[in-house]
Amino acid sequence: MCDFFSDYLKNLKEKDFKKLTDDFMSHYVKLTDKTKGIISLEKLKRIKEAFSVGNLQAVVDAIQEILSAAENAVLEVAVIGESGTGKSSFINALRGLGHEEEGAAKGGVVETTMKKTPYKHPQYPNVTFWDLPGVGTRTFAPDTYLEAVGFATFDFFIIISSSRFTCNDALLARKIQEAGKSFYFVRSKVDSDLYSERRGKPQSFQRERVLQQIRDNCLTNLSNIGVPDPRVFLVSNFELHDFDFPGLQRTMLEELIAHKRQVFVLMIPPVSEASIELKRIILKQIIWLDSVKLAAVAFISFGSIFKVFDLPEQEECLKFYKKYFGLDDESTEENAKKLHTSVQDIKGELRCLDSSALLQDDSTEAKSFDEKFCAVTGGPFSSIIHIRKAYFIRLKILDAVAQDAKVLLHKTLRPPF
Ligand SMILES: Nc1nc2c(ncn2[C@@H]2O[C@H](COP(=O)(O)OP(=O)(O)O)[C@@H](O)[C@H]2O)c(=O)[nH]1
Ligand SMILES: [Mg+2]
Repeated sequence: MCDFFSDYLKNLKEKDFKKLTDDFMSHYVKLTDKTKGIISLEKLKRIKEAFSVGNLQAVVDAIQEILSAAENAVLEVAVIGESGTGKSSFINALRGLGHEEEGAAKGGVVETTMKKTPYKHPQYPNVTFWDLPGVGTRTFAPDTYLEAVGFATFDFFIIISSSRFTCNDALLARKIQEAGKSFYFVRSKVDSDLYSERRGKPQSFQRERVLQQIRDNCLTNLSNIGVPDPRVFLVSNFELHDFDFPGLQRTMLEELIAHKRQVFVLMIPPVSEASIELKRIILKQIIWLDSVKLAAVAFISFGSIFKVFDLPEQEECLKFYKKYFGLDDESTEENAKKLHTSVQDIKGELRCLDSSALLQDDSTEAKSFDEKFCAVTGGPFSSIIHIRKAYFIRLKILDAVAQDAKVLLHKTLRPPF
Protein backbone atom coordinates (compact mmCIF):
# COMPACT_ATOMS: atom_id res chain seq x y z
CA MET A 1 0.00 0.00 0.00
CA CYS A 2 1.03 3.55 -0.55
CA ASP A 3 2.58 4.81 2.65
CA PHE A 4 2.20 8.54 2.72
CA PHE A 5 3.90 8.98 6.07
CA SER A 6 7.15 7.11 5.39
CA ASP A 7 7.54 9.18 2.21
CA TYR A 8 6.59 12.30 4.16
CA LEU A 9 9.39 11.61 6.61
CA LYS A 10 11.86 10.87 3.84
CA ASN A 11 10.92 14.00 1.89
CA LEU A 12 11.20 16.16 4.99
CA LYS A 13 14.62 14.72 5.77
CA GLU A 14 15.82 15.31 2.23
CA LYS A 15 14.05 18.68 1.98
CA ASP A 16 12.45 17.51 -1.24
CA PHE A 17 9.62 20.05 -1.17
CA LYS A 18 8.43 19.35 -4.67
CA LYS A 19 7.86 15.68 -3.86
CA LEU A 20 6.27 16.66 -0.53
CA THR A 21 3.79 18.89 -2.37
CA ASP A 22 3.03 16.33 -5.08
CA ASP A 23 2.52 13.54 -2.55
CA PHE A 24 0.20 15.69 -0.46
CA MET A 25 -1.91 16.65 -3.45
CA SER A 26 -2.15 13.17 -4.92
CA HIS A 27 -2.91 11.54 -1.58
CA TYR A 28 -5.68 14.05 -0.90
CA VAL A 29 -7.24 13.41 -4.30
CA LYS A 30 -7.13 9.67 -3.59
CA LEU A 31 -8.77 10.13 -0.20
CA THR A 32 -11.65 12.17 -1.56
CA ASP A 33 -12.63 9.11 -3.62
CA LYS A 34 -14.44 10.99 -6.39
CA THR A 35 -16.47 13.12 -3.97
CA LYS A 36 -15.69 16.63 -2.85
CA GLY A 37 -13.31 16.87 0.09
CA ILE A 38 -13.21 19.00 3.20
CA ILE A 39 -10.51 21.38 1.90
CA SER A 40 -11.65 24.39 -0.09
CA LEU A 41 -9.75 25.27 -3.27
CA GLU A 42 -8.40 28.40 -1.63
CA LYS A 43 -7.02 26.45 1.37
CA LEU A 44 -5.65 23.73 -0.88
CA LYS A 45 -3.75 26.36 -2.82
CA ARG A 46 -2.39 27.80 0.42
CA ILE A 47 -1.17 24.40 1.64
CA LYS A 48 0.35 23.61 -1.73
CA GLU A 49 2.25 26.90 -1.81
CA ALA A 50 3.43 26.46 1.77
CA PHE A 51 4.68 22.91 1.15
CA SER A 52 6.42 23.91 -2.06
CA VAL A 53 8.65 26.38 -0.21
CA GLY A 54 9.02 24.16 2.86
CA ASN A 55 7.03 26.52 5.10
CA LEU A 56 5.69 23.90 7.51
CA GLN A 57 4.33 26.46 9.96
CA ALA A 58 2.04 27.82 7.23
CA VAL A 59 0.95 24.24 6.47
CA VAL A 60 0.11 23.68 10.14
CA ASP A 61 -1.82 26.97 10.32
CA ALA A 62 -3.85 26.24 7.21
CA ILE A 63 -4.72 22.70 8.32
CA GLN A 64 -5.63 23.91 11.78
CA GLU A 65 -7.99 26.48 10.24
CA ILE A 66 -9.61 23.77 8.12
CA LEU A 67 -10.10 21.42 11.07
CA SER A 68 -11.45 24.14 13.36
CA ALA A 69 -13.83 25.49 10.72
CA ALA A 70 -15.13 21.96 10.10
CA GLU A 71 -15.52 21.33 13.82
CA ASN A 72 -17.46 24.55 14.40
CA ALA A 73 -19.52 24.59 11.23
CA VAL A 74 -23.21 25.33 11.56
CA LEU A 75 -25.77 23.83 9.22
CA GLU A 76 -29.26 25.27 8.75
CA VAL A 77 -31.54 23.36 6.43
CA ALA A 78 -34.96 24.63 5.35
CA VAL A 79 -37.61 22.04 4.57
CA ILE A 80 -40.56 23.55 2.76
CA GLY A 81 -43.75 22.20 1.36
CA GLU A 82 -47.47 22.20 1.61
CA SER A 83 -49.17 20.62 4.55
CA GLY A 84 -49.26 16.83 4.50
CA THR A 85 -46.41 16.38 2.01
CA GLY A 86 -44.18 14.67 4.59
CA LYS A 87 -41.97 17.50 5.86
CA SER A 88 -42.09 16.48 9.50
CA SER A 89 -41.48 12.86 8.57
CA PHE A 90 -38.53 13.85 6.38
CA ILE A 91 -37.01 15.99 9.12
CA ASN A 92 -37.38 13.17 11.63
CA ALA A 93 -35.81 10.74 9.20
CA LEU A 94 -32.84 13.04 8.63
CA ARG A 95 -32.41 13.45 12.37
CA GLY A 96 -32.43 9.68 12.73
CA LEU A 97 -35.59 9.79 14.85
CA GLY A 98 -38.59 7.51 14.63
CA HIS A 99 -41.85 9.43 14.17
CA GLU A 100 -43.02 8.54 17.64
CA GLU A 101 -39.76 9.14 19.42
CA GLU A 102 -39.25 11.92 21.92
CA GLY A 103 -38.27 15.19 20.24
CA ALA A 104 -39.61 14.10 16.84
CA ALA A 105 -41.24 16.74 14.67
CA LYS A 106 -44.99 16.38 15.07
CA GLY A 107 -46.58 14.90 12.00
CA GLY A 108 -49.97 13.68 11.00
CA VAL A 109 -52.76 13.97 8.53
CA VAL A 110 -53.96 17.39 9.66
CA GLU A 111 -51.93 20.57 9.31
CA THR A 112 -49.75 20.93 12.37
CA THR A 113 -47.24 23.63 11.40
CA MET A 114 -48.36 27.15 10.58
CA LYS A 115 -45.14 28.84 11.54
CA LYS A 116 -41.48 28.09 11.01
CA THR A 117 -40.24 25.64 13.60
CA PRO A 118 -36.61 24.77 14.30
CA TYR A 119 -35.59 21.19 15.07
CA LYS A 120 -32.10 20.71 16.36
CA HIS A 121 -30.33 17.48 15.61
CA PRO A 122 -30.42 15.46 18.85
CA GLN A 123 -26.70 14.63 18.71
CA TYR A 124 -25.27 17.49 16.65
CA PRO A 125 -26.64 20.77 18.04
CA ASN A 126 -24.89 22.74 15.27
CA VAL A 127 -27.41 21.29 12.84
CA THR A 128 -30.91 22.71 12.67
CA PHE A 129 -33.74 21.74 10.38
CA TRP A 130 -36.45 24.31 9.84
CA ASP A 131 -39.93 23.06 9.19
CA LEU A 132 -41.45 25.79 7.04
CA PRO A 133 -45.06 25.95 5.94
CA GLY A 134 -45.83 25.91 2.25
CA VAL A 135 -45.83 29.14 0.35
CA GLY A 136 -49.26 30.68 -0.10
CA THR A 137 -50.59 29.93 3.38
CA ARG A 138 -52.18 32.83 5.21
CA THR A 139 -49.06 33.33 7.28
CA PHE A 140 -46.69 33.38 4.32
CA ALA A 141 -47.77 35.11 1.13
CA PRO A 142 -45.79 34.27 -2.03
CA ASP A 143 -44.21 37.68 -2.59
CA THR A 144 -42.74 38.03 0.85
CA TYR A 145 -42.20 34.35 1.66
CA LEU A 146 -38.42 34.15 1.47
CA GLU A 147 -37.84 37.37 3.40
CA ALA A 148 -40.41 36.32 6.01
CA VAL A 149 -38.68 33.01 6.68
CA GLY A 150 -35.23 34.61 6.70
CA PHE A 151 -33.85 32.78 3.68
CA ALA A 152 -30.32 34.19 3.94
CA THR A 153 -29.44 32.04 6.94
CA PHE A 154 -30.24 28.71 5.29
CA ASP A 155 -27.52 26.61 3.70
CA PHE A 156 -29.99 25.05 1.33
CA PHE A 157 -33.66 24.38 0.80
CA ILE A 158 -35.51 21.15 0.36
CA ILE A 159 -38.89 21.53 -1.31
CA ILE A 160 -41.13 18.59 -0.57
CA SER A 161 -44.04 17.66 -2.74
CA SER A 162 -46.04 14.47 -2.44
CA SER A 163 -48.39 14.52 -5.38
CA ARG A 164 -49.07 16.81 -8.28
CA PHE A 165 -46.61 19.60 -8.89
CA THR A 166 -48.32 22.77 -7.64
CA CYS A 167 -48.07 26.41 -8.69
CA ASN A 168 -46.79 27.19 -5.25
CA ASP A 169 -43.96 24.66 -5.59
CA ALA A 170 -43.04 26.32 -8.87
CA LEU A 171 -43.19 29.81 -7.48
CA LEU A 172 -41.03 28.91 -4.55
CA ALA A 173 -38.45 27.08 -6.65
CA ARG A 174 -38.07 30.13 -8.85
CA LYS A 175 -37.79 32.50 -5.93
CA ILE A 176 -35.14 30.44 -4.17
CA GLN A 177 -33.18 30.29 -7.34
CA GLU A 178 -33.47 34.04 -7.88
CA ALA A 179 -32.19 34.53 -4.35
CA GLY A 180 -29.05 32.58 -5.32
CA LYS A 181 -29.66 29.61 -3.03
CA SER A 182 -29.65 25.88 -3.80
CA PHE A 183 -32.74 23.79 -3.57
CA TYR A 184 -33.46 20.12 -3.95
CA PHE A 185 -36.85 19.02 -5.05
CA VAL A 186 -37.95 15.97 -3.08
CA ARG A 187 -40.94 14.05 -4.31
CA SER A 188 -42.00 12.12 -1.21
CA LYS A 189 -44.32 9.13 -0.67
CA VAL A 190 -43.22 7.28 -3.79
CA ASP A 191 -43.82 4.06 -1.86
CA SER A 192 -47.55 4.96 -1.85
CA ASP A 193 -47.48 5.73 -5.57
CA LEU A 194 -45.97 2.34 -6.29
CA TYR A 195 -48.45 0.61 -4.04
CA SER A 196 -51.45 2.31 -5.68
CA GLU A 197 -50.15 1.67 -9.19
CA ARG A 198 -49.51 -1.98 -8.45
CA ARG A 199 -53.01 -2.40 -7.03
CA GLY A 200 -54.63 -0.45 -9.87
CA LYS A 201 -52.73 -2.08 -12.74
CA PRO A 202 -51.43 -5.44 -11.52
CA GLN A 203 -50.88 -6.77 -15.05
CA SER A 204 -48.93 -3.90 -16.55
CA PHE A 205 -47.22 -2.55 -13.41
CA GLN A 206 -43.52 -1.81 -13.83
CA ARG A 207 -41.77 -0.26 -10.87
CA GLU A 208 -39.06 1.56 -12.80
CA ARG A 209 -41.51 2.94 -15.33
CA VAL A 210 -43.76 4.41 -12.61
CA LEU A 211 -40.76 6.01 -10.91
CA GLN A 212 -39.53 7.42 -14.21
CA GLN A 213 -42.94 8.96 -14.92
CA ILE A 214 -42.98 10.68 -11.53
CA ARG A 215 -39.43 11.93 -12.06
CA ASP A 216 -40.14 13.17 -15.58
CA ASN A 217 -43.24 14.98 -14.43
CA CYS A 218 -41.33 16.88 -11.75
CA LEU A 219 -38.42 17.64 -14.10
CA THR A 220 -40.70 18.91 -16.85
CA ASN A 221 -42.61 21.16 -14.49
CA LEU A 222 -39.43 22.61 -13.02
CA SER A 223 -37.92 23.13 -16.47
CA ASN A 224 -41.12 24.80 -17.65
CA ILE A 225 -40.79 27.46 -15.02
CA GLY A 226 -37.22 28.14 -16.01
CA VAL A 227 -35.19 26.16 -13.49
CA PRO A 228 -32.03 25.10 -15.35
CA ASP A 229 -30.76 21.64 -14.45
CA PRO A 230 -33.35 20.87 -11.74
CA ARG A 231 -32.45 18.25 -9.15
CA VAL A 232 -35.34 15.92 -8.37
CA PHE A 233 -35.15 13.10 -5.82
CA LEU A 234 -37.79 10.46 -5.27
CA VAL A 235 -38.01 9.47 -1.62
CA SER A 236 -39.99 7.36 0.79
CA ASN A 237 -39.65 8.60 4.33
CA PHE A 238 -40.28 5.06 5.49
CA GLU A 239 -37.60 3.47 3.30
CA LEU A 240 -34.70 5.86 3.22
CA HIS A 241 -32.21 3.29 1.94
CA ASP A 242 -34.25 2.97 -1.23
CA PHE A 243 -35.08 5.26 -4.17
CA ASP A 244 -33.07 8.49 -4.46
CA PHE A 245 -32.34 9.30 -0.83
CA PRO A 246 -28.72 8.07 -0.94
CA GLY A 247 -28.19 10.14 -4.10
CA LEU A 248 -29.75 13.16 -2.43
CA GLN A 249 -27.33 12.87 0.49
CA ARG A 250 -24.36 12.66 -1.86
CA THR A 251 -25.51 15.65 -3.92
CA MET A 252 -26.11 17.76 -0.82
CA LEU A 253 -22.67 16.85 0.50
CA GLU A 254 -20.95 17.77 -2.74
CA GLU A 255 -22.73 21.09 -3.08
CA LEU A 256 -22.08 22.25 0.46
CA ILE A 257 -19.12 24.50 1.06
CA ALA A 258 -16.07 22.47 2.05
CA HIS A 259 -15.97 23.25 5.77
CA LYS A 260 -19.59 22.16 6.26
CA ARG A 261 -19.09 18.69 4.79
CA GLN A 262 -17.88 17.14 8.03
CA VAL A 263 -20.88 18.20 10.12
CA PHE A 264 -23.18 17.11 7.31
CA VAL A 265 -21.83 13.56 7.05
CA LEU A 266 -21.63 13.10 10.77
CA MET A 267 -25.26 13.95 11.22
CA ILE A 268 -26.72 11.93 8.33
CA PRO A 269 -28.22 8.70 9.59
CA PRO A 270 -26.43 5.55 8.36
CA VAL A 271 -29.47 4.45 6.35
CA SER A 272 -27.62 3.00 3.38
CA GLU A 273 -24.20 1.64 2.45
CA ALA A 274 -23.71 4.86 0.50
CA SER A 275 -24.25 7.06 3.56
CA ILE A 276 -21.89 4.89 5.62
CA GLU A 277 -19.26 5.23 2.89
CA LEU A 278 -19.67 9.01 2.77
CA LYS A 279 -19.03 9.19 6.49
CA ARG A 280 -15.98 6.96 6.16
CA ILE A 281 -14.51 8.97 3.29
CA ILE A 282 -14.82 12.28 5.12
CA LEU A 283 -13.55 10.90 8.42
CA LYS A 284 -10.53 9.39 6.68
CA GLN A 285 -9.66 12.84 5.38
CA ILE A 286 -9.92 14.31 8.88
CA ILE A 287 -7.69 11.60 10.37
CA TRP A 288 -5.12 12.08 7.64
CA LEU A 289 -5.09 15.88 7.77
CA ASP A 290 -4.77 15.83 11.52
CA SER A 291 -1.80 13.43 11.26
CA VAL A 292 -0.14 15.51 8.53
CA LYS A 293 -0.48 18.52 10.79
CA LEU A 294 0.96 16.72 13.83
CA ALA A 295 3.89 15.41 11.81
CA ALA A 296 4.62 18.95 10.57
CA VAL A 297 4.45 20.24 14.14
CA ALA A 298 6.87 17.50 15.22
CA PHE A 299 9.27 18.59 12.54
CA ILE A 300 9.04 22.27 13.39
CA SER A 301 9.47 21.82 17.13
CA PHE A 302 12.51 19.61 16.60
CA GLY A 303 13.16 17.30 19.51
CA SER A 304 9.71 17.19 21.05
CA ILE A 305 8.36 13.69 21.53
CA PHE A 306 4.72 12.96 20.86
CA LYS A 307 3.20 10.61 23.31
CA VAL A 308 1.96 7.26 22.17
CA PHE A 309 -1.69 7.06 21.12
CA ASP A 310 -2.52 5.05 24.22
CA LEU A 311 -5.39 2.76 25.08
CA PRO A 312 -7.63 5.37 26.76
CA GLU A 313 -7.24 7.60 23.69
CA GLN A 314 -7.98 4.70 21.38
CA GLU A 315 -11.09 3.88 23.38
CA GLU A 316 -12.18 7.49 23.23
CA CYS A 317 -11.69 7.44 19.47
CA LEU A 318 -13.72 4.22 19.19
CA LYS A 319 -16.50 5.83 21.23
CA PHE A 320 -16.73 8.79 18.85
CA TYR A 321 -16.78 6.66 15.73
CA LYS A 322 -19.47 4.44 17.23
CA LYS A 323 -21.56 7.53 17.77
CA TYR A 324 -20.96 8.75 14.21
CA PHE A 325 -22.10 5.43 12.75
CA GLY A 326 -25.04 4.83 15.09
CA LEU A 327 -23.40 2.06 17.11
CA ASP A 328 -23.33 3.81 20.49
CA ASP A 329 -25.28 2.28 23.37
CA GLU A 330 -28.32 4.50 22.88
CA SER A 331 -28.60 3.70 19.16
CA THR A 332 -27.98 0.00 19.81
CA GLU A 333 -30.90 -0.02 22.24
CA GLU A 334 -33.10 1.67 19.63
CA ASN A 335 -32.04 -0.85 17.01
CA ALA A 336 -32.68 -3.76 19.36
CA LYS A 337 -36.23 -2.46 19.88
CA LYS A 338 -36.74 -2.05 16.14
CA LEU A 339 -35.49 -5.56 15.47
CA HIS A 340 -37.37 -7.09 18.39
CA THR A 341 -34.15 -8.52 19.63
CA SER A 342 -31.84 -8.03 22.60
CA VAL A 343 -28.99 -5.53 22.86
CA GLN A 344 -26.72 -8.50 23.54
CA ASP A 345 -27.75 -10.13 20.29
CA ILE A 346 -26.82 -7.01 18.32
CA LYS A 347 -23.59 -6.51 20.21
CA GLY A 348 -22.64 -10.12 19.49
CA GLU A 349 -22.43 -9.31 15.80
CA LEU A 350 -20.33 -6.18 16.05
CA ARG A 351 -16.61 -6.58 15.63
CA CYS A 352 -15.75 -3.12 16.89
CA LEU A 353 -17.11 -3.95 20.32
CA ASP A 354 -14.30 -6.42 20.82
CA SER A 355 -12.02 -3.50 21.56
CA SER A 356 -9.12 -5.55 22.90
CA ALA A 357 -8.69 -7.30 19.54
CA LEU A 358 -9.40 -4.20 17.55
CA LEU A 359 -7.09 -1.88 19.40
CA GLN A 360 -4.04 -4.10 19.26
CA ASP A 361 -1.62 -2.47 16.89
CA ASP A 362 -0.68 -5.46 14.78
CA SER A 363 -0.86 -3.76 11.41
CA THR A 364 1.87 -4.93 9.08
CA GLU A 365 2.29 -1.39 7.80
CA ALA A 366 3.15 -0.15 11.27
CA LYS A 367 5.56 -3.04 11.87
CA SER A 368 7.54 -2.72 8.65
CA PHE A 369 7.89 0.98 9.24
CA ASP A 370 9.13 0.44 12.79
CA GLU A 371 11.74 -1.96 11.52
CA LYS A 372 12.89 0.46 8.88
CA PHE A 373 13.29 3.28 11.36
CA CYS A 374 14.09 1.32 14.49
CA ALA A 375 17.55 2.83 14.67
CA VAL A 376 16.03 6.27 15.03
CA THR A 377 15.54 7.44 18.57
CA GLY A 378 14.28 10.79 19.76
CA GLY A 379 13.59 13.95 17.79
CA PRO A 380 10.95 14.47 15.14
CA PHE A 381 11.47 11.06 13.56
CA SER A 382 10.39 9.07 16.55
CA SER A 383 7.46 11.48 16.96
CA ILE A 384 6.44 10.88 13.36
CA ILE A 385 6.68 7.12 13.94
CA HIS A 386 4.18 7.50 16.79
CA ILE A 387 1.94 9.77 14.75
CA ARG A 388 1.97 7.31 11.90
CA LYS A 389 1.11 4.42 14.23
CA ALA A 390 -1.77 6.39 15.68
CA TYR A 391 -2.90 7.18 12.14
CA PHE A 392 -3.11 3.49 11.25
CA ILE A 393 -4.88 2.59 14.48
CA ARG A 394 -7.49 5.31 13.92
CA LEU A 395 -8.03 4.09 10.36
CA LYS A 396 -8.39 0.56 11.62
CA ILE A 397 -10.99 1.60 14.19
CA LEU A 398 -12.82 3.63 11.56
CA ASP A 399 -12.93 0.75 9.08
CA ALA A 400 -14.10 -1.73 11.72
CA VAL A 401 -16.88 0.58 12.88
CA ALA A 402 -17.99 1.36 9.31
CA GLN A 403 -18.01 -2.35 8.52
CA ASP A 404 -20.12 -3.07 11.60
CA ALA A 405 -22.51 -0.27 10.64
CA LYS A 406 -23.04 -2.05 7.30
CA VAL A 407 -23.66 -5.39 9.04
CA LEU A 408 -26.23 -3.77 11.30
CA LEU A 409 -27.80 -1.92 8.39
CA HIS A 410 -28.46 -5.17 6.55
CA LYS A 411 -29.97 -6.68 9.67
CA THR A 412 -32.25 -3.67 10.03
CA LEU A 413 -33.27 -3.72 6.39
CA ARG A 414 -34.26 -7.36 6.53
CA PRO A 415 -36.05 -7.99 9.80
CA PRO A 416 -36.25 -11.70 10.58
CA PHE A 417 -40.00 -11.89 10.05
N1 LIG B 1 -46.50 6.38 2.47
C1 LIG B 1 -45.86 7.44 2.92
N2 LIG B 1 -46.44 8.24 3.82
C2 LIG B 1 -45.76 9.29 4.28
C3 LIG B 1 -44.44 9.60 3.82
N3 LIG B 1 -44.03 10.73 4.45
C4 LIG B 1 -45.03 11.08 5.27
N4 LIG B 1 -46.08 10.24 5.18
C5 LIG B 1 -47.37 10.33 5.90
O1 LIG B 1 -48.04 11.50 5.43
C6 LIG B 1 -48.71 12.15 6.50
C7 LIG B 1 -48.23 13.61 6.62
O2 LIG B 1 -46.86 13.59 6.95
P1 LIG B 1 -46.17 14.81 7.75
O3 LIG B 1 -44.74 14.42 7.88
O4 LIG B 1 -46.92 15.12 8.98
O5 LIG B 1 -46.34 15.97 6.70
P2 LIG B 1 -46.18 17.55 6.88
O6 LIG B 1 -47.53 18.11 7.15
O7 LIG B 1 -45.66 18.04 5.59
O8 LIG B 1 -45.23 17.78 8.01
C8 LIG B 1 -48.42 11.32 7.75
O9 LIG B 1 -49.52 10.45 7.96
C9 LIG B 1 -47.18 10.54 7.37
O10 LIG B 1 -47.09 9.30 8.05
C10 LIG B 1 -43.84 8.72 2.85
O11 LIG B 1 -42.72 8.91 2.35
N5 LIG B 1 -44.60 7.67 2.44
MG1 LIG C 1 -45.52 18.90 9.76
